[in-house]
Amino acid sequence: MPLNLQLVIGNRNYSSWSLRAWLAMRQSNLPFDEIFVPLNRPETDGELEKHSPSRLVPVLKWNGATIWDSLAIIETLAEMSPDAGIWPADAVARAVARSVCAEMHSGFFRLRRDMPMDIRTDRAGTQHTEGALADVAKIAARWAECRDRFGDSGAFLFGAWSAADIMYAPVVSRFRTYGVPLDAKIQTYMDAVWNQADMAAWVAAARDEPYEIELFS
Ligand SMILES: N[C@@H](CCC(=O)N[C@@H](CS)C(=O)NCC(=O)O)C(=O)O
Repeated sequence: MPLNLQLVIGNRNYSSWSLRAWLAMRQSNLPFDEIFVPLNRPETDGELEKHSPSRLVPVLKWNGATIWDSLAIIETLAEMSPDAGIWPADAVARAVARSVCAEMHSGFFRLRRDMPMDIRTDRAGTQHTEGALADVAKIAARWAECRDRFGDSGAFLFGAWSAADIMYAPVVSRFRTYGVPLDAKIQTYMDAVWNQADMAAWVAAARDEPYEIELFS
């Protein structure tokens, strides 16, 4: 039976959680249709209510089932497409990858508040808050640890592109937008994420999007 997958997403320029689910969807290699809900408009609440029990995006619809929340979507896609490498194959690497994903999903609130995703805008002159910089330092340390310990076989946190890179892809965008100074090793990792084919496709589409809205965290 076909899986009949539909991914509901928000604005490409602003919706960091949509970006994560979309990248995972692409990595799964499963065919899917996209439903776009423009955020922060008078009709948004009504549209979200049709698709999402949390009234948030992303949402994955699957033969009548609804999966909301980016991490649940990533896990579901990893089960549907076990050979796509969404999680690293090695059990220890996979456990650490899950930890760094969970840490992003449930934390780094100061970065999320003070450096919201805005892919197409250059905000390099913005004053960085102490809180955001503390989160930046923690994330950069985490990336360096993953690269040193698990990254030998490729350019990404666990070598090959995985859920861990997907979870931090919007952070790479934020660091670029806000001109966050980072060492050369981290910059090399960020360039690899930025140039990853699916990420590049999302960024190109974000640049073409007509909507201007308040920033999300
Ligand atoms: N924990 C959720 C967060 C989802 C979320 O906050 N989505 C924002 C967009 S990035 C949203 O749907 N906002 C709708 C609104 O503000 O109307 C996840 O991981 O999917």
